[in-house]
Amino acid sequence: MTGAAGAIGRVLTPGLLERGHEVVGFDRVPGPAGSDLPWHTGDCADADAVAAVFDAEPLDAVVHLAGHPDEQSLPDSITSHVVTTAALLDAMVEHEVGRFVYAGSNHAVGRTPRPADGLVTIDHRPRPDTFYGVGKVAAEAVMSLYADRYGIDAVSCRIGSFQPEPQSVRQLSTWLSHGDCVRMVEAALTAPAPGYAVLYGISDNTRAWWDLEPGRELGYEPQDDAETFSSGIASRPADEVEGAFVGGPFVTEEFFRPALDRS
Ligand code: 15L
Repeated sequence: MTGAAGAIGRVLTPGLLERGHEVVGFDRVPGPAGSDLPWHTGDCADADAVAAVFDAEPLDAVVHLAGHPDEQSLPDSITSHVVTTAALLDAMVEHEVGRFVYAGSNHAVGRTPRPADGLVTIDHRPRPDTFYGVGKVAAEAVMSLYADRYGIDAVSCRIGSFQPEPQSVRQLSTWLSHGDCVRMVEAALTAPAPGYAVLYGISDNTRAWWDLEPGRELGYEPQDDAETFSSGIASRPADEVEGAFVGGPFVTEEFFRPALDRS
């Protein structure tokens, strides 16, 4: 599991262990103090660091969570999302590891106007809202290439808002609970022969914007609904803007920046 020290990794690790999986952590920071989880410290944009992990560990699958979770320059986004994905997939080919589960993002389609009715499906075109979203779309393209070339099963989970509880009106639609995140990744790890597949990683939210059917086809049965928390969510002036496009705040002009940093 790359990014095992991050917010999602810290939830997924115990969740997958409880379900009988073995987990090897890989992160740029050392593993949690006192933990006996097998751990490798390194950067998964570095092909040599990745190769060293594959040389040391017998692996059945890669769960790729590592990556900057917010907007960066275009080159940094490409390194964070695309180069890391490619380095891992190359090592998987070399070591005959056949399953790749990716923490994709809703921002791969974030610039899609929120549908007046109906849901955003996986048939909607990639429509990134940021360079972050561009990186996520391009990482999916690399996964598709390696699925076609080498027969790797590669599932991109386009995660909505991973939070203990929804924090805003938008998140009543976009929330992914901790428990559902574990259920989602386990389904993506164990679905028989998915090939290249994309699913939307949200809970079974009454106000969902994205189609859960592709996940259900892979065995993801979400059990939580953000609506449970709706009475505790105060409306804010930003709700209208955040509800116009499915990428919410990432669509606003705050993120209209040059692609390249200049010194
Ligand atoms: C994401 O993909 C981001 O990593 C996170 O920071 C949130 O913006 C989330 O999506 C979201 O859309 O709520």
